[in-house]
Amino acid sequence: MYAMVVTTLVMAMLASPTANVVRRQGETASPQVITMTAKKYEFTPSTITVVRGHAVRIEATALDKTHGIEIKSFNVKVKLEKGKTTVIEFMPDRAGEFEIRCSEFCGFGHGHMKGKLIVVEATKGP
Ligand SMILES: [Cu+2]
Repeated sequence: MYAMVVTTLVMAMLASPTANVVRRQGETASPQVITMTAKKYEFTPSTITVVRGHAVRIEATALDKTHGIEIKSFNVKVKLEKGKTTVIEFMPDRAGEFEIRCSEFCGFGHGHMKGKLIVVEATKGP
């Protein structure tokens, strides 16, 4: 059993193309992926929490009509076409609480269609 695990691990290591990977300092290999949906008049989840300095990828889908995601603090403004999944990537380089709002007029409740992005500092190990 142990040998099998080791073999799988070695094979996985051999298969990964490490030569082309360029990482900026403090950046992790894989982004923090958040799946989000938008519909009149809410984002689900409405609050997302991420770690500062680690890339974020939001995979967002508008369910009922066209909406948008705007996070002014991180220069994010993306239209979400109904039924399509849109990938939004950004680097949260500041900790704090930031507003997420709908950037496409979607009806009478549009002005209240908001969410919250919480960026926390990475917890330090012991
Ligand atoms: Cu809207």
